[in-house]
Amino acid sequence: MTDKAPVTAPVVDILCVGAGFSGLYAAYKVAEKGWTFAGFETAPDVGGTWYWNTYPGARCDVESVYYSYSFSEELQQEWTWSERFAPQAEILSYINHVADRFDLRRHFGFNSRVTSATWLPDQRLWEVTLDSGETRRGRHLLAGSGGLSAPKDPDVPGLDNFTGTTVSTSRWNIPLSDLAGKRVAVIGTGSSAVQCIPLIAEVAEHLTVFQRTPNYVFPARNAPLAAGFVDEIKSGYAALREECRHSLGGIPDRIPDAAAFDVSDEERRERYEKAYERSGFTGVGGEFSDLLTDARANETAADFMRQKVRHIVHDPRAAAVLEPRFHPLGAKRSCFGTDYYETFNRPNVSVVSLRDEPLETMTADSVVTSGGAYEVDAVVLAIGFDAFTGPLFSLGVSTPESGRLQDSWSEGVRTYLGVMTAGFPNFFMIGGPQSPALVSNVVVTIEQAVDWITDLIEHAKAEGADVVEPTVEAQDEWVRITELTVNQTLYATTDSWYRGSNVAGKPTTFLGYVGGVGKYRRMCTEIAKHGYPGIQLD
Ligand code: N01
Repeated sequence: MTDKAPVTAPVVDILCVGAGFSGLYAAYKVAEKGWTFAGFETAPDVGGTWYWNTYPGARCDVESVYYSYSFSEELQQEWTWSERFAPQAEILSYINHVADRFDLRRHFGFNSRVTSATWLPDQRLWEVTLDSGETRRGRHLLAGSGGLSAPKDPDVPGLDNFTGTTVSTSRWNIPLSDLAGKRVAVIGTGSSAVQCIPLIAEVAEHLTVFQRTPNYVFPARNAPLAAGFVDEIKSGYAALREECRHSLGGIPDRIPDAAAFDVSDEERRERYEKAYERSGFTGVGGEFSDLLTDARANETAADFMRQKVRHIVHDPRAAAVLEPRFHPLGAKRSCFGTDYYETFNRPNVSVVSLRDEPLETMTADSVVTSGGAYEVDAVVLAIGFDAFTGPLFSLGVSTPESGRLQDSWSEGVRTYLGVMTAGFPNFFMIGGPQSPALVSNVVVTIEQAVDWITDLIEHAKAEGADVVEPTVEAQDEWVRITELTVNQTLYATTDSWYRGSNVAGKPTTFLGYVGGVGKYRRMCTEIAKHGYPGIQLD
């Protein structure tokens, strides 16, 4: 390894990839501990996901007052969110504000992509190589590279034939006005598509949505935040954050008081109506205790949503295509939109079911399905991400003994707590696969992970050890727990990016822990209290 570029920069305590929510909090925490830190960010500036995902309508569908850092009382008092669900630009301003306020930018090199990260066992150091050819060495390597930062390779047949405008939601790089007056195709109907479709429809001459799997789309019910509400949140922030930390999904719980068949058909219907008005992650999908564990119970909620689609969408043929019928409600990531179904009532919008007429190829100016050719001037790819493992594998993490991370996980992901993996000493993932990051308000998961990782490093230092690594036994047990937990739910029955099944050839492993952020935190705290029994110190 030493025959690469000469190493001149000093060895640091912590090397970190990414300057999004994860990397910035890691930089803050490491500075607080008085350790040295070198961070690397591919983008020219901070923001991570929120730097790149600038497609029209992009906003977070976790409420802004919760989707924010809790580590600083001053920060949460001085920052005021303007809307219930913050738009991308406001979240990016917030992240910039955090970077400035805590002077975090100085810890990062920007426009710096990590191309490989190699463990040097003799020196007990990680060495990262950047796309500039420069190398840096550090004692610990933190991946703050995010779960949804590697766009899925475009697997649309014939895409290269197309000569019009092609843009993807995950790397949006044109003004919306570029689509004005054009015939536009949107491919995909996940969260990103659901947010941009209504806005593209407003400017396009015609919009054709190519849908493979209809999703459950709930009304976001976004609104400006009233000053009184914000004051109330701020005055009780400490307790509210604590509630989020001990919740199921990192937002205040709404514990259902009944199972779906505990109530009459009429009462169930009324309760779904109220939940639909409330919306959010604790809306229809959270109304009864068994909706994610009992397929029959779930079907009552799914049926309610199909009725809503039929009620909103005037054209019965379009409504039938849009009705979610292929997976249980909530088993794939639910979507939240503003006027999503209503958009299909516009005369300039149509939907094509790729289940009925598969996409065969593209020509210079059309999308060709088995049903015919649809002439378009622009194609918007909203086809998703190579989630969790994509960003990690792109770092080229390897050790001489274990080889590359992707080889180690060739049969599926194996982690200890979603934070570490056996065979890769001093390597940590912030919100990694098999952590609660997948199905939680990720900022809560990130803060917990960084706190736990830095506590562990501190513990090792106090014990006179400079290498930490989980045992294979502890890792096997964690994998068993994550599988056991998810197998009790309908998540396990459904193909989606949650399980890696959206990327051809990717081994199917459920990529998260679904037992809740509160339970997970308690387990991690107990492990720390007992001296980290699943971790070898050396
Ligand atoms: O991606 P997705 P996304 N031909 O994977 C279809 C977070 N997020 O970017 O379901 C045709 O969900 C695919 O079809 P199918 C959030 O966690 C959050 O929208 O595989 N179609 C699907 O319809 C979210 O879950 C927010 O059959 C193809 C779509 O493309 C995650 O990011 C906003 C295809 C991909 O949907 C990912 O969301 C945005 C092909 N070859 C994102 N390949 C908020 O918080 C894929 N599809 C608001």
